Amino acid sequence: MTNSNEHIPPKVWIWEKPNGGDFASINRPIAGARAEQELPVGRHPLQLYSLGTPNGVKVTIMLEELLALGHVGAEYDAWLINIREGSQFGSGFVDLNPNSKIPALQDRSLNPPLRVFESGSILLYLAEKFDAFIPKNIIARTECMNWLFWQMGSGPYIGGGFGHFYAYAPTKIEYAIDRFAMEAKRQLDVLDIHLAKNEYFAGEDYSIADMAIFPWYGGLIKGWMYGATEFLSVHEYKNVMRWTDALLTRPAVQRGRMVNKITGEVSEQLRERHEASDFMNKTQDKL
Ligand SMILES: N[C@@H](CCC(=O)N[C@@H](CS)C(=O)NCC(=O)O)C(=O)O
Repeated sequence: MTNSNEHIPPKVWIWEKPNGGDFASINRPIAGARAEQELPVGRHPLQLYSLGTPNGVKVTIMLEELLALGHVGAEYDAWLINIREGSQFGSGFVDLNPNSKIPALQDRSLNPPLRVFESGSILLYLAEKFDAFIPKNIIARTECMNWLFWQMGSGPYIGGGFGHFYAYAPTKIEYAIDRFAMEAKRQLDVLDIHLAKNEYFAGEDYSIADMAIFPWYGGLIKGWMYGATEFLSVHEYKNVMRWTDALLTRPAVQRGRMVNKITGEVSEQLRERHEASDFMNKTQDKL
């Protein structure tokens, strides 16, 4: 039996109209630069072009953690790329990331400067460059990679799947919301079961795997995105809550969450970061 409201796809999909929803104005079925636009460059070795979304925050947490450990080579300028305004399609950004998505990093301590894109690749690059937040022991190191790559593969079911259909899509489609709510809860359970026996994802030590997982799944637990804490009954995931709260006590995590942030409390928005003192003097409430 077929539903009379059912959409029958044409033989060949043709791009005719914006498809509605929050990001309709920036979505196109083609890649590449849409406008000539040079990127600004600051004086530090690392130049970050990003936005305070979960994927962006992974990297600013790592940079703040490296600085907190005393790695002066991790000093960075964080420039704002406003993806709702289409800045990810400027030619300078596309040169750094042909996929037109934040975050993108340029390491100017190398000659010629090196581009690094994809948040997981950036975390691994920084961990190897500074030999920090990645276990040395092969067993813990592999476990760290397992969870880092788990996040990179699983996260899109949260953002592009659950978040998209629950919060952003122009119509609420029961099938899609049910499918991705089921998957979001399954993933939270995967994390919860692991964290019942492990303090952090790679075992005893905090690592880049925690930094990758925290902004997405800590965010779901705390309701920072999609406002779905009740809908997903997040109180069921007690170990994820314990781990999220533990990470939130780290000053570098608190700082990392503020960088390139353009929503929420103005005192927590540091839209661009160029100096450590910017956290005190340059948040939106002080400008
Ligand atoms: N796999 C990528 C995903 C990056 C990503 O999806 N970034 C989003 C913001 S969280 C973006 O830039 N979207 C802009 C667009 O899709 O045009 C990574 O982890 O770096």
